[in-house]
Amino acid sequence: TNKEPWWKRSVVYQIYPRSFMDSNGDGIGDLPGIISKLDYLQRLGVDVIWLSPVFDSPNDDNGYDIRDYRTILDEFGTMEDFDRLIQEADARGLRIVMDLVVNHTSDEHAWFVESKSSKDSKYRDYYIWKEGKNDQPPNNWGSVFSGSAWEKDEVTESYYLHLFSKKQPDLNWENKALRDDIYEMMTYWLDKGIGGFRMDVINFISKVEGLPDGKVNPGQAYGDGSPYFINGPKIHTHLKEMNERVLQNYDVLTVGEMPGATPKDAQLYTNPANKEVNMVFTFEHMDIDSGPFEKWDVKPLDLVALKQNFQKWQHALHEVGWNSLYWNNHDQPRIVSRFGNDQEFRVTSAKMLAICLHMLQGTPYIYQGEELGMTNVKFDRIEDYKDIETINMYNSKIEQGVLEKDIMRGIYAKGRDNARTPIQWTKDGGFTTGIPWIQMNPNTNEINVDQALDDKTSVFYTYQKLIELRKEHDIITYGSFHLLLPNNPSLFVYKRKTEKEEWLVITNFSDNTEKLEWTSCEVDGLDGKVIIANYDSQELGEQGMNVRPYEALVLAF
Ligand code: TEU
Ligand code: CA
Repeated sequence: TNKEPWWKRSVVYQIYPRSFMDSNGDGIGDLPGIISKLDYLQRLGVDVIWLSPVFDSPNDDNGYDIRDYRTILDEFGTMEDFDRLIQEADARGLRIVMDLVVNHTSDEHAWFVESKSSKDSKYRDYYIWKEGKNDQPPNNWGSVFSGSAWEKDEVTESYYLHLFSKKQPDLNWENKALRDDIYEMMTYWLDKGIGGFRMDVINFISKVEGLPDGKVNPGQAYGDGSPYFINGPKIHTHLKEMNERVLQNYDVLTVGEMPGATPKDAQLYTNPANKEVNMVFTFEHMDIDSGPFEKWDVKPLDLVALKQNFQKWQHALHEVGWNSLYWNNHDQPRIVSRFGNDQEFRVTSAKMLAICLHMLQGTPYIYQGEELGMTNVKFDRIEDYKDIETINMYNSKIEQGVLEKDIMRGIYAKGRDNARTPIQWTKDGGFTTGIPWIQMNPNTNEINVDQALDDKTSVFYTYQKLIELRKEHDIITYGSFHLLLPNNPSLFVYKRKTEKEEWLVITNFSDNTEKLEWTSCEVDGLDGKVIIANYDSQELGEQGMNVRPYEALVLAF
């Protein structure tokens, strides 16, 4: 129906520019490199490109530490390159969504340089400064990147808050002048014709007055401050003001990255009547295989828990708000290695995971290389890892006496560099003519774009087909979600329903063959029409079917 927003039927492709395509041989991906690959993205069929930050930055956190919101990072190119990217994308019907990082800036941002220079600076209250007590930080919060969330600055003998690295000081959103500057910057980029914003940890921007100490959880060196900065007291006020002052004037996509948001929170954030954001990135399904206090404490996948989580989110937002759908991004390990099987069933399980996700209700996000079934990586030495989160965690756990082999196991499973190895364009790499800023995954010789485009049975063509199906069939965008076999530990089986039809989505998350009875799905399978599958033939029996390892099959009734 034409009154519905365009982004409900869109598929978004996330580019991590540093690792996408290098055009000038310096080993760092760049904007001209992205422009040279727009035809590839048009062939995949995506509608929107979300760019991880391309602004001037010292790259302490690879661009999530912004030094100047109005300048393109020189390694990535120039503002002319950016304007050309917008034009070339527009010519192909592609929108460009930018990454809005406004919970914090770089400590090299002019505002922070001013702010720390003196207690009387006009910019002092752009950030969160507090006196310590007898040379201790103001509270016991830990940083997401290990260590204390406070850094003492000698010039004014005060501490500033940084939930992430010490080069990422948190902005003070209680300061109206700061908010005005942010809204002006957003308007600048929207007036250049971008298609919207992905908003970095946007539900962290409102902190509880007084910043009370957090609970120190078992095995943790610092207090957990998250109850005091996640979904804080003023978060809806700020998002409504941002909408009122800027976003409502544009027909754009906004997705809030919201660690710790629950379905209830998301109903408030994404209900269009509330005029806040269109959709959110939740983390609940990405924490299913984590221990209680940190992601490095890896647990095996509990599929029953994963299914329950998807059901909770699908039901909570159906006809109330809107879901984003993702397995991967630049912070998560690659899904085929995490919830699939990246050895003998790599292609089959990558396709299964794609079908399972893209048949849900919401806007799907494809992370660069996911469409190739790219896998996690294992570098021999910690020196080969570049991510500040990994390096800080490694150093802090070594200090605590944790065995290196245990630390490396956590890095292999959950490290963010798993997602940041360069895109594998050819069997020799094809990303750069120079030395890449981070090593390529050696399996580029078998997993690469050239191979994928030549092989009609590649993961690429499953993603292409899923995107086509979304354009063709309303049921994918609007149908209700119904979980079947909730307690089956291997099969994730669900239905999508509209008044006119119903689709049965059958996926097997295990390397065993599992029996499925049609009666348990309230269908007669033999009446079903195959919509998409990842095996080239199915044996549909009178009573049911044998669902093969990592098999995925969608039947329409
Ligand atoms: O990530 C927010 C965030 O919490 C992630 O860091 C995630 O929880 C963690 O990486 C899982 O290990 C956003 C950006 O996506 C991330 O790249 C940045 O490092 C972070 O914010 C700070 O800007
Ligand atoms: Ca380059």
